[in-house]
Parts: sequence; structure tokens; C-alpha cells
Amino acid sequence: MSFFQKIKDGLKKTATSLSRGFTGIFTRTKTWDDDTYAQLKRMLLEADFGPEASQKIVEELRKLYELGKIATEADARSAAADVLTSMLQPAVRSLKKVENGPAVILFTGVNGSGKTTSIGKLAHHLVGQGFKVMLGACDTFRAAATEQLQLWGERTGAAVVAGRQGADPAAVAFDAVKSAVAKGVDYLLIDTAGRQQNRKGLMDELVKIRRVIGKVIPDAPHETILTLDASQGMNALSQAREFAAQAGADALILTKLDGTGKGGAACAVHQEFHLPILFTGLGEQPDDLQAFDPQSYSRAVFSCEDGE
Ligand SMILES: Nc1nc2c(ncn2[C@@H]2O[C@H](COP(=O)(O)OP(=O)(O)OP(=O)(O)O)[C@@H](O)[C@H]2O)c(=O)[nH]1
Ligand SMILES: [Mg+2]
Repeated sequence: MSFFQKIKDGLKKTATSLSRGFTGIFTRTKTWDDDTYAQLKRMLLEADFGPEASQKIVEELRKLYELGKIATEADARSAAADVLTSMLQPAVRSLKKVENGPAVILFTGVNGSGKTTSIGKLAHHLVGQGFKVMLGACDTFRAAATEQLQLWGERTGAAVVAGRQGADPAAVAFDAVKSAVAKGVDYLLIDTAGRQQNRKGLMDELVKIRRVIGKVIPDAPHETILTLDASQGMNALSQAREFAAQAGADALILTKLDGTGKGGAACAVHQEFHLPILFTGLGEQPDDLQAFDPQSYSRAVFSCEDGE
């Protein structure tokens, strides 16, 4: 399946409701007026584009309509996709690579947001590119968390460093970084807990993990990636704020874009955190992770043909 087809499939639910909205406007409305623009905005807000992006898209559609440049539904969808693409262009960046030593990538995020699964998929992606990958199982809070990561290790061929349930996560991180250095690993992906007995305990734990990693490699972690569940739409933002503020974040992975009607979240997320989106999660299988591409994303969400 092509790159574009895959994201298009994933975003089908969002794309269908937006497409239906545009069709409705073009069949019911002879001349666009304030009411039409309000309808457009409502439709975008419902897909969780967030207020800023929704406003920008509506303004641009209005401008083009008044210039006579929007005659058909396809014109409108394509214009909306163009605005979105340019808004999301600054959100593009690739994963950091470190010369001579492991790139240490720390994953944080609300429980269930997709940290462990994203690590598994990213390991698959990196192993496929010929990199040597190791996983650090620092979610020692739940026994099942380590098992889940070990399964991904088996699936992808990445080595896993783990501790016993209830072990100090920072101690596991320390061992993992030491081992990654000793074994000449290219990428060390570190999983963390999304939940603890209490919130403060969790944030303190993340800070401690960072500090301990930095003791082994001074400029590590090289990336702290916050995972966000796109199917939670705007809710994901408020939930993730504390993680970004307390544990720090350099970049985002937007998970569960498949099967959600809230596929506009990429935009809201980028506006909120001002962080690059490295990858999008489009399912639970090893191959279901894509580098974020604003044009494919925008054209898929507005049901346009592949823009290439
Ligand atoms: N459809 C879909 N499901 C996903 C995606 N990413 C993760 N999931 C599923 O979401 C659920 C939670 O994912 P995890 O990776 O376990 O989330 P987590 O952040 O590690 O959760 P905790 O360890 O509890 O903090 C699992 O059932 C995953 O299979 C995705 O991109 N698409
Ligand atoms: Mg997990």
C-alpha cells in the first residue's frame, strides 16, 4: 500500500465527515454568506482542528471564494488542504541521530497514549534501516508493561534491558544506557510509566530518569518524545500538558490517527506545543508508523487526490 493510501485509509473517518460537510454546503448554498462560514468553522472544530487552524482555514476559503477561485467542492477541499499543509510545514523534523554512541530517546505520555506500541513500531522501522536498536523497559510499575516491551523486542530483534516489577525505573534506565554504550547500539528507546500511585510521584520519577541518563551520557536523552492519542482530540492536549511541562518534550508522536473522527488533532497539537511531529501512528502493527508528512496528511484529511 502506498504511503498516501495508508494515511488516507487511516483518516477515512475524519475525511468522510468533512467531505460530507463540504457536499452539504455546496448542495444547499447558492452564495456563501456568514452562515456558511460559521458552518465551515463548526465542521472543522468538530474534527478537532482547534480554534486557530479552523479560523485560518475559514478565512482563506472566504478570501478565495470572494475572488471567485472556489467554484467546486474540490476547489474548496484543495484550498483547505493547502492552508493546513503550510501551517504544518514547521512541524516537520526527522529523528535525531548521534555520531559515535547511542541516541537515547525517552518516551513519555499519559497512560494508554501509545508509548510502548510506538517504541515497538519505531524499533521495527529503525531495525529495518539497518540500525542496532535497544529497548529500555523503565515502566516497572506494571509487570505487564515489561512483558509488552519484551514482546516487541522479540518481534523486531531489538535487545531489551528490563528490571524486576517495582524496581527503580531510574536504575533500569542507568543499566540500559550503560549497556547501549557497551554494545555499540545506535538507538536506545526508553519506555516509561504513564501512571503511578500519584501524579507527583510519576513526574518526579521522569525527572530522575532524565538525570540518571545524563550521568552516563551528558547530553542525553537526545530526544524526549511525548506521545499523544489523536482519538482523544482536544482532550489529549490538556492531559499531556503536565508531561510536557514537568518532564520536558522535544518532539511528538501522534498515535491512533486511524479510525478516529478527530483527525484534525495534528494541527491543534502543533499549535499547542510548538513541537515537531516526528511520526504518526496508524494502527497496532509494526508497519503502522509513518514519518509525518504535512502534505499527505492534509490532502488525506480533505479527501484530495495525491498531490505528487
Ligand atoms: N489503532 C491504534 N491503536 C494504537 C496505536 N498506538 C497504540 N495503540 C493501542 O493503544 C493501546 C495503548 O497503547 P500502549 O502502547 O500500551 O500505551 P502506553 O502509553 O504504553 O500505555 P501505559 O503503558 O499504560 O502508559 C494498546 O492497545 C495499543 O495497541 C495506533 O496508532 N493505532
Ligand atoms: Mg506502556
